[in-house]
Amino acid sequence: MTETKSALISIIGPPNAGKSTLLNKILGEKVSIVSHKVQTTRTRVRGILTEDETQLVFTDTPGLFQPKKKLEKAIVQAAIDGMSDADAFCILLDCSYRTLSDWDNVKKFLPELPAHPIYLVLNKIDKIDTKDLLAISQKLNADYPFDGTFMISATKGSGVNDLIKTLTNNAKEGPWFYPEDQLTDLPNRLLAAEITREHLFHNLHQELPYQLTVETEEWENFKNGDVKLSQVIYVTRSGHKGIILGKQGETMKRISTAARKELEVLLERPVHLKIFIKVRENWMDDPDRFTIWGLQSEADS
Ligand SMILES: Nc1nc2c(ncn2[C@@H]2O[C@H](COP(=O)(O)OP(=O)(O)OP(=O)(O)O)[C@@H](O)[C@H]2O)c(=O)[nH]1
Ligand SMILES: [Mg+2]
Repeated sequence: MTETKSALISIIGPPNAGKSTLLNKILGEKVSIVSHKVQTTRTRVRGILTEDETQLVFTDTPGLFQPKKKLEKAIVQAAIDGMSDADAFCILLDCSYRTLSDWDNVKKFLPELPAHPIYLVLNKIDKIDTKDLLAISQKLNADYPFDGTFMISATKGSGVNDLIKTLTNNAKEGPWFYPEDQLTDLPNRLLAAEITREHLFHNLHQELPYQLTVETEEWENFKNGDVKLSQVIYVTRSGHKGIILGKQGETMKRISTAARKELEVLLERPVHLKIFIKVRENWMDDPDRFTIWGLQSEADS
């Protein structure tokens, strides 16, 4: 009988480096939402890849940055918590933009890393010349003793298989953490809320996506296989409600249709999605809004 092997791998890095994009690419399915804005991921999300005898459990973490507000502190704390039990680390950096200053910021968090190997993963190589890429890689490797360097494009997939191969080769003999067919540890209710939040990110400008949160309040499975979901978007100001609704509710309609279609593919059944908007000026300080996401509300110490 072949022995099972497993590894817990934490994907860390600055906001917007492509951590969630990489996780989704590795799994071939979306489990973590993506946007072109920083600070999209707010909590740690696990993605599970089981192939042959090896199970790789990846933790996608929120970006590492110097937090100021209470919610930001809770988000960064979730990233640090997401590192605590890992056997290996992938430090993901966008090699095409602010790479060295991002690295300086991330480096401050490195004493938190409990284990090796620590891999440097340079992402977005589709956006940069090979010459510049090699120069950046050299500089970073001169600054820190990485256990290996990978150059990838998480959107296109190049280099991703090499990374998986190395992580698989380094996995240790031991039991799997999750059933073979499980893809993520994010409960469906949270994943459904995240999908709506992603479409809010895509459809709203500037700061607004940072000032809202989404919760799935009801989930009802009908006998005929359909599912009815009701979700609430919490906003901090009544003015935001109008912006999300848009002219004659058009923006909200676009968002809710896109989210529903995506949920139908994910759940493989018809979805009836109702979304309500509620004003809660202080949701960012409300422990209930945090704990739903597994965030610690006391992270302001
Ligand atoms: N050109 C290019 N864009 C990429 C690549 N990987 C990710 N992106 C884009 O970079 C942006 C950020 O991607 P995310 O996956 O949300 O980044 P993240 O590191 O999870 O960000 P946070 O959750 O905010 O910390 C998105 O617009 C992605 O489409 C890549 O390999 N090439
Ligand atoms: Mg992310």
